[in-house]
Amino acid sequence: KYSLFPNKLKWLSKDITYRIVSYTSDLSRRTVDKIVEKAFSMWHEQIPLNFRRVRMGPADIIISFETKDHGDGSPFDGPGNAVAHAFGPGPGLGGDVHFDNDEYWTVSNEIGINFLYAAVHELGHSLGLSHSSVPDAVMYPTYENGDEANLKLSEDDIKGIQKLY
Ligand code: TQI
Ligand code: CA
Ligand code: ZN
Ligand code: ZN
Repeated sequence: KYSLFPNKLKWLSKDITYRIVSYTSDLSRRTVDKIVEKAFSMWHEQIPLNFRRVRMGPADIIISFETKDHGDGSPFDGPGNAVAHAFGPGPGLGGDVHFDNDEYWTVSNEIGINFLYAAVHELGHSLGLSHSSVPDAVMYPTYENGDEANLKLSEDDIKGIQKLY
């Protein structure tokens, strides 16, 4: 079953902004932009929140690619192991999503880490979902190299996000 963060962190505004501040060299910028947009739209379809991209200035959810120590007390670890993390809803670092730029990011399901899958999972955290015990939930705690074409939120992910919003 899905779980929420301990204090049921959630966004209080219906209009959430996001900004992509850095990129990976594994994918084109256009591809990263489109995949992030798709990941947001998968959550948007289930809840009355709107997500709007901004290109400069402040934003609720800042998305970046980082390596090793990047100033938030949760350093990445080089290739493998930790591949991404996100902060639950809140001010400052709240909602922000970091991807480990020492991973090989891909749109394939054979090599590297599938960027759409990771983006959907991490945005789930940004919106207030913690991990699920249901193995086919996107919020299940382990990364599965799934088939991107078939990627969709499970019933459990949807119940969780609709409970919150
Ligand atoms: N990163 C962990 C994760 O995103 C970090 C984490 C552990 C965490 N416990 C948490 C974040 C509780 C929020 C709340 O779950 S990870 C993916 C990805 C990771 C990454 O790199 O170990 C998945 C684990 F990127 F694919 F989404 C699972 Cl599915
Ligand atoms: Ca890593
Ligand atoms: Zn970080
Ligand atoms: Zn997670």
